[in-house]
Amino acid sequence: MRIDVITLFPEFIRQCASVGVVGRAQERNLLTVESWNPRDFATDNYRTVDGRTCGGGPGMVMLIQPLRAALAAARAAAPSAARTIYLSPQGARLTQARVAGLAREERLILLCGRYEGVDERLIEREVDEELSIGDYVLSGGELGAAVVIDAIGRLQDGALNDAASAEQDSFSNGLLDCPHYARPMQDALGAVPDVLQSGNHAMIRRWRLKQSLGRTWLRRPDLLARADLDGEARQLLEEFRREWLAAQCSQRAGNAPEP
Ligand code: 4FV
Repeated sequence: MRIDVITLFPEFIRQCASVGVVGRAQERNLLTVESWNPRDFATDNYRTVDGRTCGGGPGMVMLIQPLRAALAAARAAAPSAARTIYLSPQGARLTQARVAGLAREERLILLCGRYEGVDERLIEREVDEELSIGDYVLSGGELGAAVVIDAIGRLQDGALNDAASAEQDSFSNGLLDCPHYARPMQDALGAVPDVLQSGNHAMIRRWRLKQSLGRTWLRRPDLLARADLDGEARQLLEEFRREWLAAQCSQRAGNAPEP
């Protein structure tokens, strides 16, 4: 897969894409990340990439010409067509499901805005999709691009040493992830749950599913409402709820030790 990023800070993207799983995915030629700086395509002596916002008001807007030239150069840099994504708060919220879809694309171009954003005409003509990483305002789209590159990079076949871990990701089944533990089994902070030391993989799988369901119910009921639970999952969730409510009651009754 190839991802080209249009950004005023190519060094930031290069750095983000050179470490960890994404860095290794590039070393394994599973992913190529290239950056293009619109300032290198500005035609005036001052290499201007921004202008005052039309209609007055604070802030600057990124100009069409340097962006269009940078996009054209990125597109021409490899034969296959690319889906162009603009990172902005006006975009659809990025989800694991959308990440999984984008990870199957051959090429993406990620457009990073700065200042107040990008001239709307450029978005209308050159952008296939707008994505947001969250309902807050950043100083640039680069962090959004880095999030997309990381989330997609780790799903490239062979990027993760153990592909199974992607299947067990949070949200891969629409639920939050279960708790994870490592040695030592006993610690001043407490013990690793017995079931995880049992070697009984069927019980371990059920415990993890039950914890995922319970956490999702407690922390993200909105996700649970969208999750398609089978009979086993509904039964485990009911078990968790019953046990959790009982613990709450006994705690309130003050006859249970503090957790
Ligand atoms: C953003 C977000 C974001 C808005 C103006 C860049 C900034 C500035 N991008 N998800 N939230 N972008 O805040 O993706 O140009």
